[in-house]
Amino acid sequence: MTTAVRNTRLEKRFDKWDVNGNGRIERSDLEAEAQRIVKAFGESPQSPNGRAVIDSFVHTFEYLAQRAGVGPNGALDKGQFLRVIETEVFQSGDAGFGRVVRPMIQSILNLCDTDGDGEVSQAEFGKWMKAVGVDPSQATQSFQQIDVNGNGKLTVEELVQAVKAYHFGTLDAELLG
Ligand SMILES: [Ca+2]
Ligand SMILES: [Ca+2]
Ligand SMILES: [Ca+2]
Repeated sequence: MTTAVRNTRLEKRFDKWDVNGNGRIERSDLEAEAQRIVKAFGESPQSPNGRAVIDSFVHTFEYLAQRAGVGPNGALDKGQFLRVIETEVFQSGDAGFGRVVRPMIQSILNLCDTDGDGEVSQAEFGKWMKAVGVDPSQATQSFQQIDVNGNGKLTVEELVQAVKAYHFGTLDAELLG
């Protein structure tokens, strides 16, 4: 059952990231997706924080493409994408999520960390949810689920674990749009 949820969510991720809809994920797709997220936060893609989000998405693409054997300028079809995520992220557990997901989450965190304390408050999280298109009425519940230690703030670690839980089907909060 978990595997089914996992594959469904991963296929959804593929479709989302295949921004130009040609059935393959390329560097330009991840660049476009990052730009979309940056703009949704009301930030300029040319600002340092905006630039950092785009860089982290492109870097993730290059890493996955290299691991999949297509080279940093190559393209991943759906099968290649599912396989490389399975081996490089899912089977590598926390190390895999740390390597692939954490830089993206960290760059988005920096974008929405208005008070600059390095963590995401409830208000900042509301901005995040709005930017990725999640119904604001779900934001409070998601926040509480992600805030595992219950201190009213989300660390990058709690957010990375939430992405992991989402893809393993144990949490419904979507963070990467
Ligand atoms: Ca594409
Ligand atoms: Ca903050
Ligand atoms: Ca916390």
